[in-house]
Amino acid sequence: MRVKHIAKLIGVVGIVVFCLIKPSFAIVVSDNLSNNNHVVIPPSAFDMVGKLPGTAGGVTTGVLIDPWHVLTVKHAVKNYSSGTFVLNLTDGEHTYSWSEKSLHPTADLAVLTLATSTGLSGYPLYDLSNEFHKDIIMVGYGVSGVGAPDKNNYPKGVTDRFGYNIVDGIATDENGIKYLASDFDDNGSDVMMADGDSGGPSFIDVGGTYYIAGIHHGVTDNDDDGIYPEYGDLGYDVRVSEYRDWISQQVPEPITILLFATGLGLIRKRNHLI
Ligand SMILES: [Ca+2]
Ligand SMILES: [Ca+2]
Ligand SMILES: [Ca+2]
Repeated sequence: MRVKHIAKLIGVVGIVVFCLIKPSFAIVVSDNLSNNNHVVIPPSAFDMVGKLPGTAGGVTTGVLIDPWHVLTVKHAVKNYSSGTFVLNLTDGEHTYSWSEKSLHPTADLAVLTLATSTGLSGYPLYDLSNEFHKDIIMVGYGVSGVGAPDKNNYPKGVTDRFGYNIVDGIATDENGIKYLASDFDDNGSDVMMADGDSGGPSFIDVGGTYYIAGIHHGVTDNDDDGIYPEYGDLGYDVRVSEYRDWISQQVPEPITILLFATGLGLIRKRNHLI
């Protein structure tokens, strides 16, 4: 009953997060895993999502925002001064090192600077505040399973997976930090972030371009049994549109030109969306 109560409240835009959110969370699914439908196999639109080995909990996820910079969560990297970012591309794994990081003063966000260019464009940042009820695509290297994490059969840090959900509400925590909240439905199509997915993106598809709308932050454990996520639990992504300016400021000048170009593209598409 408590689960239903929370699900109802989350439908109201602007609710306050009152559940304890479990930090540091691949993708748990509600259909099945045997058909590999959720595995990101390069070349794919999600190839610029990578893993961050040796970070919080052993491994987390990050996403390229330009050739040199990785967006992730602060709780993944705050205790580390250097590390690697690993992309799985058509010709195998590519490992890049990082030793520079920028941590957001309040939100659970961090930007890492790679020592060498990936030569890849990265994804644009979503900057509209109309995320409520939009379809999102969650991607990450976390633990997988059907209906709950199954770390023995689908351990984190091995496979990049993706799947769908819907933004059920915009949430605010006690520090005023904004999140996109989505519930994990037993409907055969929802997925949910899990241990190891922290820092991974939730994308919104605008005319075939994937914009980073959220960064995986944590999930609830509604029945408090220590197993999460399960059906009915809520996932929280840090709301990228709220922190877009800060993220852009962590990226040096030449990149601003790229973001500017992206902005123009978004304005064009926004006109089509009316
Ligand atoms: Ca859902
Ligand atoms: Ca639902
Ligand atoms: Ca539980």
